[in-house]
Amino acid sequence: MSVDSQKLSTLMHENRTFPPSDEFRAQANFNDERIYEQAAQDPEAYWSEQALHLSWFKPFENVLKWTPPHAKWFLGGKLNAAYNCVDRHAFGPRKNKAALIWEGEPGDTRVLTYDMLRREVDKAAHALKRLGVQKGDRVSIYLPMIPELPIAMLAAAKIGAIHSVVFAGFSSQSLQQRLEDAKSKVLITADGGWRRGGITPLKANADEALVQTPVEKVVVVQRVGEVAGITMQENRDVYWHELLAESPTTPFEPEPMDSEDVLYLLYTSGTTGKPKGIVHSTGGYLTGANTSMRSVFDIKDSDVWFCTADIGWVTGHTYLVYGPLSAGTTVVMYEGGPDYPTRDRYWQIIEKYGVTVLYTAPTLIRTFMKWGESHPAAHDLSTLRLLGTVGEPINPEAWMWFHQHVGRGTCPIVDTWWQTETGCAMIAPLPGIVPTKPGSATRAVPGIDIDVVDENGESVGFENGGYLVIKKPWPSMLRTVWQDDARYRDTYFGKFEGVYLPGDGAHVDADGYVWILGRIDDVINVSGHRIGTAEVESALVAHPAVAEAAVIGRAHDVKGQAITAFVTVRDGITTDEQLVADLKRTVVEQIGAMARPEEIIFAAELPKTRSAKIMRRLLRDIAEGRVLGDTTTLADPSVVDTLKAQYKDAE
Ligand code: 6R9
Repeated sequence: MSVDSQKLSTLMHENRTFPPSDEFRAQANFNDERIYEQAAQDPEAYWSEQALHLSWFKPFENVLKWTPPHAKWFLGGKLNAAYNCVDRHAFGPRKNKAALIWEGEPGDTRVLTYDMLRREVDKAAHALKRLGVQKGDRVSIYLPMIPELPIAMLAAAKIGAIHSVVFAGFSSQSLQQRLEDAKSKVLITADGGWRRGGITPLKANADEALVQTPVEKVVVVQRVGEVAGITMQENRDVYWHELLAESPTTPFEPEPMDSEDVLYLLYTSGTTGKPKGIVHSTGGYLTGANTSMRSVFDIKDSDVWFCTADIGWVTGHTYLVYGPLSAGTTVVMYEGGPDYPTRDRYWQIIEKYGVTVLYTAPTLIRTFMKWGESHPAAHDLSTLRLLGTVGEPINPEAWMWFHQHVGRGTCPIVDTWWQTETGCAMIAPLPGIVPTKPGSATRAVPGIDIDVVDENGESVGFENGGYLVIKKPWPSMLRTVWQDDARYRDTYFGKFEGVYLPGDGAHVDADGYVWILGRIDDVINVSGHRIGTAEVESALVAHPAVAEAAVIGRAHDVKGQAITAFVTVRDGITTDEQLVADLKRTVVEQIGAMARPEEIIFAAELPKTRSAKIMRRLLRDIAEGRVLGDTTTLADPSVVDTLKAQYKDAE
């Protein structure tokens, strides 16, 4: 496995610790250390106690049925996710509490109380039902960060339909692939979305995707208006506002779902093949999301929660929608870029709404560092009491900057390690209990049993690198890969029997703190977004000029990793700037802007083993300027020297 030795050595020298203040500890939801031991002794008891924070129509009878690698949680229980996120607050004491404070990029705002959110979700649920959506049907959602996005998700959940949200930054081809795999009945999209003053043509992208993979109905939210210049297809396309206007104002009866019924699909990249549709359940997923809000994020009724992730990724699913809303929290949702129109937009938002908990990504923090501390300093951020990060390891410098310039040196920082597949935070400090160390996600949360093991599945003990594993099932774990259980077994349980393999390397220090070392496979993490090498490579190879392509992630100051593509071209092709631009555009068109290669290196040949496998490790070494490791398995060692020279030239 490729444990990044450079990263390891920088991290290992980090030994500053930040214990929770007495003040924070005293007010924390979780402040008794014994919870860790209790949960470890009887995880089922711990999780069943946590599940009771949800409202169940019918109580569960059995906590867990584990037939590796399949887990079922809270059997016999019936509940509805939308009811838990909306109705139970709207029909209770939080009726007039702000559920969603939304700010559009151009500066327009919308505030929905729990009661107002309930009405919108119910109108949308009535509308979807009229379009023929039934329990178990798939509804794909391709929307920008506007209130209709969570409303559409919750409306689907209320019916018992399965939503599949596709990030609005994805191209029409990526959307098409996801529509086809999910076999969706309905697609909900918008005329367009705002991004740094420009427009993303969502409806036009959708139309393109639908040529190959039609759906029965397309619902279109008007976001940008006339300027989008869209066309509506008769008998297929209908405007969201017109559809909802026809809905009755009566409450929509939530569908009582089995705990194990599917709540949603979310596609994520792997090393090979097409993206995997990660399947999440209703009862277990919601229990995990809700528990982590109370434990890791110490959420209180008085909090104003701002998560900067896009709902198109899992962080937005769990921490903009299901976690905070199930906990009855006020959620701040922002549509646009952090530097639009100015570089202090986030700090403005925090000051304006009195945000108390901020959850963001290391890549953004590094960007803020570059922009300078004057931006946060110009705003009153004194309402903040807790900070969180997710998506990739946070380097200690960024951690310290966040701590000093955003957290005033007093807010605890929770670095949360988790994945699309895990559903919610798995390794993270409980901020009232665990002293933090910059760069470490600390330890597993109560009820989660992790280890770091070697090739044979043996624990490596302290101070050694190895595979991170999760040894016992947990409520919010993925249930399978949509329509591909074999892939589920292979990818996550193929290496160690009955033990979940996340695909990350880690090591545990002498204090028992976990340091994540990055992926052990070829998945690239650009600004916290997982991008499969295979997807980028096949996009490149689809170009007529390209013979072969190998894509790697190399260290990047701001993005964490950047994509470098090594490309060999067909005979007679000129490798010029024009071709570079062309190839980059091809990737953007086929996948989306976040997958755009930072650089394209034309190579006469790619380094391959004698069994014709591309040696990505070597390419990474070249791109990161490291001394090359073992090259003895190379079929033709001279290829590497040529490549090194070419890489230097291209820089
Ligand atoms: C939530 C999310 C998952 C992968 C994961 C790991 C990396 C996420 C991290 C982290 C170090 C953290 N990752 N959080 N690495 N420290 N706090 O990001 O899900 O998009 O599925 O990515 O991201 O490599 O395996 P997802």
